[in-house]
Amino acid sequence: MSERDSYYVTTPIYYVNDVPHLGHAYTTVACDVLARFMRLDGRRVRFLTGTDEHGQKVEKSAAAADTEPLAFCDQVSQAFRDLTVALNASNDDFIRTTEARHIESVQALWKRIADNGHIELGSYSGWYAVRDEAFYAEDELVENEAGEKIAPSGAPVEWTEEPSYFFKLSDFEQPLLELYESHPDMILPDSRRNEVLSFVRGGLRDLSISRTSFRWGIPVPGDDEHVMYVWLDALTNYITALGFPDTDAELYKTFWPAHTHMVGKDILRFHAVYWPAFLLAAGLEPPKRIFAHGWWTVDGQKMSKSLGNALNPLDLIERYGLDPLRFFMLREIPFGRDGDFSHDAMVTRMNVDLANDLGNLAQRVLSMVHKSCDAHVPEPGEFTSDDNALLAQAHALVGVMRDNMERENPTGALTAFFDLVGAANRYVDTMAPWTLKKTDVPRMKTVLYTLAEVVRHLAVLIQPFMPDSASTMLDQMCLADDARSFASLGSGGALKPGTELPKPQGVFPRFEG
Ligand code: ME8
Repeated sequence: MSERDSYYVTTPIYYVNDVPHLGHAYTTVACDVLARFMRLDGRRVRFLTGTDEHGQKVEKSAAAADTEPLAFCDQVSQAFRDLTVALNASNDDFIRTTEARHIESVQALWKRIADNGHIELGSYSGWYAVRDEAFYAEDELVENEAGEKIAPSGAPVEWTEEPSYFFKLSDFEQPLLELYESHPDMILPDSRRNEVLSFVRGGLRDLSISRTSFRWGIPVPGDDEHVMYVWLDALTNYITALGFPDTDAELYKTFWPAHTHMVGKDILRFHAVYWPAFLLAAGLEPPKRIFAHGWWTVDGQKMSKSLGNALNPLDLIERYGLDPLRFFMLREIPFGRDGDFSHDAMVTRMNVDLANDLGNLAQRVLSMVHKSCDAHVPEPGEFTSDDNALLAQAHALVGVMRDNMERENPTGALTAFFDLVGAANRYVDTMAPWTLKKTDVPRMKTVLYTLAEVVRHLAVLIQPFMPDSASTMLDQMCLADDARSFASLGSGGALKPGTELPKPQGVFPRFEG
């Protein structure tokens, strides 16, 4: 299997301190779209998601709910698992950090790093933000309106003093800079790469990687007084799920290093600095790509339980339908940037992009075939240069979308997709097949055949984004399973004239509210 063939994509594992909201759904859908795209493109794919269940934050939330930590984790983890189903996510695995496979894996990683001489015992005194599960240096803190010291993320901090093992992160400053240098696409988008470069160039301090002031974590091998820092525990999930510590496991050999760790911009430093450093220290390969996407806000404010403004993805699915929601999230905001959620924008996308542009194109083409070609794919005559230009754009679309998806740009892929939708709608208006029906039936058949071919390409290529809607469109064109992969695109898989098609139904209704 060549390197291009295997594709491992991961979401962050979500904290079980709180129920899922739209932000979590966003990352999961983005990864699902990438995973589905790559599978349809013939690659061997592994898609992982899961939950992050240790640490002080989860321990406190469990105590606040008057529940034992594990029982609390079981409950909230199930809500995240249910969300993956509700989102129609095609994940191959769902990992929980409280599982035995993970505990074994994290302890093995610790031992490898320690055996290589990169861990030493000391004591930590400094600031800690439970909400971020992060240590902060004095000079990183800012002041809130009340004059209190807080983390740059806005999280409260507390002074902490305890015995702790340290990871010698400072030894990895040069190796990390060399890694970023030799892999210019390792951190995307570029603005995020620059952030990481300047952070590392500013100097790396050794990192506290164990805690002694609470118990809800994985014990440090050989020293039960300490539990591991939750980020070392959590990051390791990406290799646990491939069979680590068995580096000869089939999954590990096939899928590590990961093609893409998808994360929100809030947790970039953990993924782009700490995680590669841990792996280098353990003598393992770092991931190929970390992509940090932007942040959804509501009315300009961060979504949070305390503000009471967190959007529940299940409510949005009920109101708008799953596929329109999946589509909206990746179409509306250029992937990588921040954006504000607005119901008006959601409805506009449904009515303009989906109902008017894509839905109407498919519906008018297939109903004309139904009415004017006796419900059979028409036999085309000679193609004109206009027909060939439109067909060429349809044939080229997969390549353009692939280039975008390879760099985690689903919005760019959808822009190219809608360029073809727009070109096809203009072609319908210019060619006016309803007039040709009266004046030149052979020409009408060529035009409708050309359009049906474009609709076939669109239906195949929209599958990763809107799997159910695409499937209905493909059913309406009587395309069998083997005619739905990207290998069937182009003239090789062209519709067979004479194929009988069912009466089409609209796939994207207008949202009337
Ligand atoms: O950070 N907009 O878990 P978490 C966009 N357990 N994406 C958002 C978002 C928003 N408003 N809110 C959350 C953790 N996300 C750790 C990760 S990984 C080894 C450990 C998404 O539950 C986004 O992907 O706080 C963000 O990075 C993630 O949820 C944070 O989830």
